[in-house]
Formats: sequence, C-alpha cells, structure tokens
Amino acid sequence: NKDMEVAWMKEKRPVYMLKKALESAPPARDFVGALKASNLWTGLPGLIAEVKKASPSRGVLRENFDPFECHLLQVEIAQAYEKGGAACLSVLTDEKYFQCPLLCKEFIVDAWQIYYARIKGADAVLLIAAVLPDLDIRYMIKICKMLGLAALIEVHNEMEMDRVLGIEGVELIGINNRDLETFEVDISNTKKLLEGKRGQMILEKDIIVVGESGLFTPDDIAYVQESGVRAVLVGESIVKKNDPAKGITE
Ligand code: IGP
Repeated sequence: NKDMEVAWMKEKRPVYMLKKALESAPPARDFVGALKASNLWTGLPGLIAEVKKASPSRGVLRENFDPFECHLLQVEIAQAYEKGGAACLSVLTDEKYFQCPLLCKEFIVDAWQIYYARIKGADAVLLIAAVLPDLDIRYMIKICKMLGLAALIEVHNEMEMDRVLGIEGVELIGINNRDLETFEVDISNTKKLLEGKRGQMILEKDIIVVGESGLFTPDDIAYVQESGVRAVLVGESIVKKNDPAKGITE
C-alpha cells in the first residue's frame, strides 16, 4: 500500500526520541478490558470495528477516502461506529480523535513501528504470526507490555496456533478467516481451529479470542461466538454501509 509507506516514511525520529516523547504522553487505554466489558454487558462478542478504504481482495470499499491527506471520512465512520456501540476500533494509525481504544492495523515488521503506533495514539497493535518469527513476536510482546499496549496475535492455521501457544504473555489471539496468501475467506476456520486440541487449550487459558474477517450477518457472529470467541474484528460489511452506526446494530 503506497499511502501507508509514505506515512511511515515521513516519520524520521529514532526509537530513543519516540521513547522520550512517550514519557509525557497519557497512558494507553485498556483494549482487552474494553472487549471483555462489552462482551460481559451485551452477551455478544466485543466488536472491533475496522475502518478501511480498500482491501487487496475486495478492491475499493468506499470512495473519497484518503486516510492520510484528508482523514475526515475515516473520522466520521469511526465516530459512527462508536455511536453504534463498537468496543474498539481498528484503523490506520493516525491522530487522536476517538473514544474507543484503537488497534493499529498495520503489517508490523519492526519494533520501531510499535513505538510509532503508540505515539500516534494506538492502544493495541496487530502482530501477524504468518509474517513474524517467534523470536520477534516474543520481543514485540515485551515492548507492548512496556508501553501498556495490547498485542493482538493473529493466526490462520494450526501450525501458527501451536507456535503462539508456546509464547509467554499472550492475552489476545485473533483467528483470521482470510488466508493472507490466497485471500480466500472461510468463516468456519475460526470454529475449526477452536475445536482442535490447541484451540481448547487457548480457551482454557482465558485468552480472549477474536474472530477475524468475512463476518457479515448476525448469524455469522453467532456462529463464531458458539465456538468460543469473545470478540470479533469486522471491516468490509460495516464500512460499506451508508450509516455505519446503524450497520453495527443491524
Ligand atoms: C476485517 P473484513 O472481512 O471484515 O473486512 O476483515 C479484518 O479482519 C481484516 O481486515 C484483517 C486483515 C488482517 C487484513 C485482519 N487481519 C491482516 C490484512 C492483513
């Protein structure tokens, strides 16, 4: 994504300067706590509502949307999500406009990005097992803990789940229904993985599991909830609605 590259590259400060700036920043908000509270109050999975302009598999989802040069529409959609009862938001990290805790939805490949995300107001980051070796995940979780950020560790298959189970300090696991290599979506992936031995171990550990991608209807939500997820990450189906707040309650 070219927009994304440009945004990251504009920031030139090294880690020690970002650390210094963070000394006077307000603490990150409790991302996991917000999901748990929402799940408890509503009896439904806590919603992480995602704002995105386009996806590589689905193309442009909304026109007039430039999150970096003109983020007004992003702000509007996100505020509508908040009104609609989202527990958290998933955004391209930028500015501090929102009430709900924010997930920085980027491909994190370097620890520097985590500091940068925190500077930009993120309360959680996404760490994708498919792109990060275990050692990096361990190290990045430590940095997140230090900064008060939640780490959403994303897996797509048994093998990645097995790797993540061996890592200390994981409290939030996302199961992506979308295969990032083929873009194929299958919402039974969440159920399949959670029914397996490793899935059961994760649920017993009181790790919050987030069902990710390809969820469109209340039935889809109920379907993944039955297998034990306590939160969901939804983008396409709600970002496309004329009224995203209503999109959530529908
Ligand atoms: C949202 P959807 O199908 O509701 O728009 O999916 C979110 O799960 C998806 O954007 C996502 C993603 C990712 C995209 C989750 N993890 C990793 C790219 C890379």
